[in-house]
Amino acid sequence: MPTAQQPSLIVRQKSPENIEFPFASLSDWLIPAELFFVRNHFPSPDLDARDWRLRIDGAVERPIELDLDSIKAMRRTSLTAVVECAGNGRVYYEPPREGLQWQNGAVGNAAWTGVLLREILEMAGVRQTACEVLLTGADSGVVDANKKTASPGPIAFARSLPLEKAMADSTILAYSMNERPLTRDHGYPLRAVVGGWFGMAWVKWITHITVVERPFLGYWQARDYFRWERGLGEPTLVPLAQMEVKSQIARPVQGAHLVAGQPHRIFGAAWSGEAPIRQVQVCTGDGKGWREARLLETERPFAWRLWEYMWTPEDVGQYTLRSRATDAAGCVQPDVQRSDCESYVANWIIPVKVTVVPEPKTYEEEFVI
Ligand SMILES: Nc1nc2c(c(=O)[nH]1)N[C@H]1C(S)=C(S)[C@@H](COP(=O)(O)O)O[C@H]1N2
Ligand SMILES: [Mo]
Repeated sequence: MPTAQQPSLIVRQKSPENIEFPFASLSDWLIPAELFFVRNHFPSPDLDARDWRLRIDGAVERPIELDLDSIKAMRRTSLTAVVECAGNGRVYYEPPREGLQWQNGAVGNAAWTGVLLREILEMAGVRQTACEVLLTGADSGVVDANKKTASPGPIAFARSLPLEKAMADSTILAYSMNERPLTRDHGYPLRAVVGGWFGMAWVKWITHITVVERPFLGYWQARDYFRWERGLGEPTLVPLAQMEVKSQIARPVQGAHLVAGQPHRIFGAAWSGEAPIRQVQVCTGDGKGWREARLLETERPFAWRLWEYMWTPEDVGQYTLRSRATDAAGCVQPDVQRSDCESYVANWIIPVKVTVVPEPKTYEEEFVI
């Protein structure tokens, strides 16, 4: 019988470092920094807070530069929020898609503390003509160097937010994660926390904020992390933004053996974009349809929700477990692979196949006769 998996990290790429949280080991609402997934496009910069500065310029009244102490002296804001990499679950695409083959662990929930991006922008004074806020990290490199397409040359990691989201209470610049200073992997000394949005918006190692007057079309905005949207006329390119409703089963794991006649805990997490999770349902493939899972912890906007369902299988055999989340906006987790997001936003239901085996015989049953 398979034993519970040890919480050891899964290395998806060595250089730059890309590390997956072993989702099967999920137990707590908050994921500690040491187990939290890491998604890097370039080698992580080793910044020294003593000479680190944050510059705010562009369409502002007064360009400013702040050091870490003056940011820490500002009003503190905390937000417990889940961040999912838009590539999480890519391995489930059929046929396979290019890119890091994340399973379920490019997602995590943590308590972030810092300052509201809005309050920093207000210090500089945003001009009427502002349209987006561009966040740039200290990491950089060359992309597409070996592809046949044109390479933009060396670039930094940079993403923009629409002004409205940049000014929202759910967007903070964090210097602390789970009550500790940010670690280098997670963006020390300062990173963006963009509640409800996929990870690419959560720029790490921020050094530069530029208020721009027209939509930013840089590499990570328009050449990567986008989707096709079909409205009136031809499809257009839309940068990825909000996460989409999703639940994942942590345990039992694929291929687990469960004993008939005994209660088993089906356990996982669920999250969405701006809307909180309203319901998680479970189907165990025993003909009884979808049943309500129990939502654990209290509801917190932008955090994930753990859930469980106790199942006592009656008969031996093969079963397919499924979980399905619904958010407060009425969005329901789909059950078929989507076709509009290239290799991203894999939020459809992933079945977990298990085998129910007979109850072991008691000593008496085995040896009486
Ligand atoms: N500067 C910078 N910020 C970045 C990235 C990056 O490569 N460089 N990766 C982004 C992506 S795609 C994700 S999913 C999140 C992951 O955050 P984590 O590594 O703290 O889990 O960081 C985002 N911020
Ligand atoms: Mo990501």
